[in-house]
Amino acid sequence: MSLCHLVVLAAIMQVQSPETPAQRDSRMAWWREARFGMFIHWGAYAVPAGTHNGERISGIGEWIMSRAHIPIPEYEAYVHRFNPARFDADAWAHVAKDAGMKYIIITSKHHDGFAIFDSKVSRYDIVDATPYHRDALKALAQAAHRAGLRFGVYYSIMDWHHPDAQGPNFPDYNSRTYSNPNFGRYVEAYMKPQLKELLTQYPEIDVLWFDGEWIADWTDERGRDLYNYVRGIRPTLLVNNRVGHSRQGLSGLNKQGRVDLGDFGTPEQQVPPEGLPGVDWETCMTMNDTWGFKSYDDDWKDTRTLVRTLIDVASKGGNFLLNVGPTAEGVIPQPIAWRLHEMGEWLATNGEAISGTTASPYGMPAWGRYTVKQGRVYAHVFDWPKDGRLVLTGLKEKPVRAYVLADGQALTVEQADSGLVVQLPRVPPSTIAAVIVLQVGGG
Ligand code: FHN
Repeated sequence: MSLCHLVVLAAIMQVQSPETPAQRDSRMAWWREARFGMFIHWGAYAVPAGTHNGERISGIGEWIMSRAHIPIPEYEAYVHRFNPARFDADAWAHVAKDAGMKYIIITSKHHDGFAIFDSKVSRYDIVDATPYHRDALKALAQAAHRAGLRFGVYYSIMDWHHPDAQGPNFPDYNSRTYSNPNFGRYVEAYMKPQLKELLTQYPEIDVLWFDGEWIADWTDERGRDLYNYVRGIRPTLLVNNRVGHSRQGLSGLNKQGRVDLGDFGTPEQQVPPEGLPGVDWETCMTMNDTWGFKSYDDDWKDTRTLVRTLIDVASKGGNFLLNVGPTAEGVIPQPIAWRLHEMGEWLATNGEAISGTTASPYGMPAWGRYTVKQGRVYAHVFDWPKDGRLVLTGLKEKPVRAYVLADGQALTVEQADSGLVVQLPRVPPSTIAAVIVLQVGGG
């Protein structure tokens, strides 16, 4: 048997034989280490930016086609106006890297069916249907790679444009009940070929982030088939649990609080109250109240809230996928860019207490959170005690060494009636979250 035959046989056997826990751990390793990623919702919906025919829509901006009941031909006019002349892929990758983010997930095709990549399966894409004529997704994938970031794409199973999907179900595109008799043709002749294009023409793609799976036409059976299909093209791929049909709304998990299809759960706009032992999960969240750009949504979370959410997520063993909604011109709004820069400043000092950490077994102290690594416990102090005495709630083993992560200042730990107590300096090194390193065991 030739070497070529042996290689092909090995690839087939790798996909067909069940993955061992060690193989899965190896495939998930970079993602578990990363802990922090950038979500990008960017498409034709940024052209109306939340306003259609002079009317402001309620809710999230990328749903304007549904919220404003826009007929397909009228929405296509927005697509034909999408011309991101100020889009700079390297600048976006730099914003993500400067923020301390380790990966980028961008909408390759959202519910409106418009693709920001050059698809040969459809002309409803950025190259054929807009005056921009360039493949923005390829540019960003390559820029992310240059910046040393991992890259993935969001892909909507629900499609409001394709005639074999939810397209003709005008005006509210209410796909929870609507069923299209030709949906199987949409899956086999459109969706799978587009996904094959993404996985064969864009080598930088490491993650497929499905969405819009709640529709009546989607099933766990179709999800299992799709999972095997995309993993068969790229065995190292990571796929979220929205490839299936069992997600219980914004909890992002199934009824048992687990993940039964796909590689990680997807809580949305929320952080699970407790850690989820044995479950890989990623909370996705907006900085304001919309995923896609709306010109008038200025309800921004402050940087302290965003950093403390990242810490909370990491303390429970999850990843934080924080959203950016660029304008139709291709610009990241300044309020987003500034918050990400400030998050990056905090992570430049304290990043070791986030990346590569795992869920803390010590519970959630009233003053903040713990994250853990081999031989290290990181105490993230949100509320600096006035008397300088930090009770290490939940810890039983006295640390062999304690110090302030920001400046290395050594600290003493004593066994008091109230438990293990660290004597802190009078002034905290950060008002966002001050990190104390506790060296435990042989660490
Ligand atoms: O309907 C989408 C929404 O537009 C957005 O993409 C979020 C992000 O996870 N997912 C769906 C709502 O759950």
